[in-house]
Amino acid sequence: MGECIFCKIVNKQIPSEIVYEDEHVCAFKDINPTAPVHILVVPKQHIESLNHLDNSHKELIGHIFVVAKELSDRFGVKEKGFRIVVNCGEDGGQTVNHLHFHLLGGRKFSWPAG
Ligand code: IU
Repeated sequence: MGECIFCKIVNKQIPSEIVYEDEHVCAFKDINPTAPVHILVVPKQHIESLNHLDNSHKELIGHIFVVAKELSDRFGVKEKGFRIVVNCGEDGGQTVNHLHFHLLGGRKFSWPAG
């Protein structure tokens, strides 16, 4: 956890473009955006992945979705639509082992995921 890059962003040990934060959640612009709007919403608490959630996290996860929806409005993609993605584990494409929700918008996305 001491080496976790997202913990370092949350703790402002390394710079990032933080667009929202409160007691439990931090949101910052993805360093390598794949859409005009690409924001990562993360819990401040170090949770490795969706696989590490339990019932104690229910309120936190609900809060993250509400924050993401509010950010979609602030960044102008709420009306046309957006996508929230959580990659989990190797097959899911997770590369950073600190739970994060991608808020993606500003272009049309295809389905199914590649
Ligand atoms: P993934 O779901 O674990 O694949 O997503 C990790 C994301 O974190 C990916 O989009 C990276 O561009 C992003 N990211 C970042 O924004 N800042 C960083 O310092 C690092 C990764 I490392």
